[in-house]
Amino acid sequence: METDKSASPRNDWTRNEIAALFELPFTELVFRAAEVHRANHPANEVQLSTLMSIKTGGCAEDCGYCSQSASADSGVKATRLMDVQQVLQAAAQAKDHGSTRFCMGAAWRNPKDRDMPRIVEMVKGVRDMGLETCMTLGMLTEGQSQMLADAGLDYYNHNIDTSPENYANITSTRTMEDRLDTLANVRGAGINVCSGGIVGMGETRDDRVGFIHTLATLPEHPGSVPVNALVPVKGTVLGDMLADTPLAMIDEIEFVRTVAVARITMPRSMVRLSAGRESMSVSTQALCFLAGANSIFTGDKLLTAPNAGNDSDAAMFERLGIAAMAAQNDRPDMSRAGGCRTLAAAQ
Ligand code: SAM
Ligand code: DTB
Ligand code: SF4
Repeated sequence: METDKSASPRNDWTRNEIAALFELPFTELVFRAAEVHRANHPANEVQLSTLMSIKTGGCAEDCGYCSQSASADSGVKATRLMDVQQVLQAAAQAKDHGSTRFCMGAAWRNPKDRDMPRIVEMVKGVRDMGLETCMTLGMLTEGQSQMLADAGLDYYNHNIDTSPENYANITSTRTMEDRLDTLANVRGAGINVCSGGIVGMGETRDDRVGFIHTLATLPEHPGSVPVNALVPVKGTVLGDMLADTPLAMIDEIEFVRTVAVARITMPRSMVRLSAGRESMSVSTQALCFLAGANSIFTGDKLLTAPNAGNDSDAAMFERLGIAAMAAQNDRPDMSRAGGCRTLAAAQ
């Protein structure tokens, strides 16, 4: 099967086609992904986003990977929703450090209607600073999605996490259908979708195929696709399982393969090398960038887990000759829906 690097995005990928990509010799797969990347994006630019937890812990869902679930014994302290001013201060700092996108996360199954006015103020305030805004608050109704769209929210993050078959092994308090319903509400309100998942939860290759297949066959590809490597947290179901069976840890080559297949199947999306970079070598991250990852989270902390930090990322960019990408909003040639530059503009 040949890869048509400049073809329009396809939404009719079959699982067999995706499985065949995973099975390519590693350098062949990475080479093809790099070709697709260069045809659709600037090759040596990586977008910087900063994450902030605006409401931590005590979550009613039981996601087996998550330190913030009330059913985990991770030691994470539950907090209330932050004040708007606190959030705006952190956004200003993120901007000073070169971030162009500020992503606010809440440990909720879903926001309550009484939370929405404060959330809306946060979106407006961060946007007024010239940053792109992203929120991840759990399930949303159509009405809540519309409120966020009216406030000017650029992206909504809502991960499908894994394959449809594996979903119930990871979370029992909601279904993949619930996730897809929220993605439809967000898309329907005109907000860019950010959706991806986690690799290294003890899933099979076939689950990784099903995970990418679900994303690549959505009615529109997500504008951003975060690929997280599981951060094993003590006291969570999956963190404890991996502590007992370290062989289930994801092989880094398989992680890079997953990034490459995401790049080939969703050519215009931003592919974000998300959680797990702290324990990844610069060489593995460089392979991910070669294979088409073009976005990272910066700063010392993700939501609750440590992250690589601004200084080590600046040093890595220097070593690799990578430049921070300008805010997409500033670029007239970036489409809001696709979140990436056109082929002509990238050359
Ligand atoms: N509660 C909201 C939700 O679940 O959509 C938003 C926050 S949730 C923490 C956002 C995403 O972070 C999850 O969907 C998952 O993909 C990722 N994540 C959470 N804990 C993680 C971990 N320990 N390792 C890797 N990724 C993780
Ligand atoms: C995503 O896919 N990864 C980010 C973001 N979306 C919200 C979250 C990673 C969380 C890592 C574990 C933690 O910090 O608790
Ligand atoms: Fe709650 Fe989100 Fe963590 Fe699941 S991933 S337990 S929904 S905060």
